[in-house]
Amino acid sequence: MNTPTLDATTTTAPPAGVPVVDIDPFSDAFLTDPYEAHQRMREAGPVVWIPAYGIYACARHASVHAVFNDHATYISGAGVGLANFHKEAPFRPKSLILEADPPSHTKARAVLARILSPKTVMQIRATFTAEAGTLIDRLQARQATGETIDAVKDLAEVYPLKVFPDAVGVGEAQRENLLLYGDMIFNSFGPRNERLQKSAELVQPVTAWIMAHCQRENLRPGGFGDLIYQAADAGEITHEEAPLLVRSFLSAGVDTTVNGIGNAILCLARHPDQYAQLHADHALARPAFEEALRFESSVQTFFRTTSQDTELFGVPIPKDSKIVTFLAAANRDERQWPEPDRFNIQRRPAGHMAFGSGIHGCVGQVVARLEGEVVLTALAKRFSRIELVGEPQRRLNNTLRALASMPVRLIPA
Ligand code: OVM
Repeated sequence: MNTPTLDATTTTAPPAGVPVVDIDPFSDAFLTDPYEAHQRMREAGPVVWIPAYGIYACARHASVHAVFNDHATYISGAGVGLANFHKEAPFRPKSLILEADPPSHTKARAVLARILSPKTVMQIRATFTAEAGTLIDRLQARQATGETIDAVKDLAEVYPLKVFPDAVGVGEAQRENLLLYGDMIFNSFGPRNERLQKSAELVQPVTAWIMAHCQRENLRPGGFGDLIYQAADAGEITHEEAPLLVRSFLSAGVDTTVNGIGNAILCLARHPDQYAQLHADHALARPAFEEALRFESSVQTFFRTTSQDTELFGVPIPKDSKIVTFLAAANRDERQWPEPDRFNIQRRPAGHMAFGSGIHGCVGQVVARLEGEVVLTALAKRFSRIELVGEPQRRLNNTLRALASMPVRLIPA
């Protein structure tokens, strides 16, 4: 099997019995518009082979679901990116939850799941709602003075960077570091291409800040971060494990929701008929956010590694193979969804893969959904339309469907 190279120039002979799809899922062209290639992979079969990286791939809903729900065969401990940690050292100490398997995963997961529980969401809901209202009122006032609002820079990035670090208990200073860190982490799940190298250079000075904010003395007592240390005090995890679990909040909690919110606003701007329905009925905010997650999934891919020789939908897969699952392709599988390429906020797409599935399904999803819901509600209450006044710019990332900017005009109701 290949080790990741700078470019996808090496190829591995395809194993017998697997359809080959000759794409580079980490190229600029693919990342700019992945949907046609997703279709090609789904058509080719439930499991395909990508020669450029010597990996198996799943793009259908059924096969992505099958992989995520057999965590004993498709493990996370050898990394959930292209790199196989059985063959090369992880670039940072492994995440205790993301890059772990039972039984150690179970313990870490229980701690984070309790901190990010529906009960927690009840406690933070009022604050998250108020912050969305305040931010969007401020944007409306700025727009009234003639300023053009950027729905990414001024809203989708600002809102999660306010409410989530507040909840974790991270101070106000230099929070933008979390965006640089997230960009690098999500690039690191792909190959060691130029994209990763660039974001790794940018993140150098930021890493010390991130690690410092994993320490108890820099976390507000009672915040999500401090609650991890309280779990260590209670003996559920060790005090050595606590900072690494805080690191998971700081790695996974910002860039994901920034782009979830950004993508949702873009979907609504591009589908004014759908936005009109949301404006008429604010209770559609939650289903609209859910449909946006299906339609433009912020996390596009995750990998697993086989723990043994196995077979998936009739395709034999040897032990220690890497498999990439295209969550975003599963979310537009016509075998699963009627008219999958239609953005329809009435759809209520239960079973979408944007948060994954199985024991590693997003542990922060109740907080992510809260953020999406309150931002879309605040927009729907104030504006009758969201108009794009310039071409939205993408920020290409090896894993995330991300936006750099989106100039908009928010039309007051
Ligand atoms: C972690 C981590 C990092 C990135 C993503 C993620 C989506 C988790 O460090 O645990 O989950």
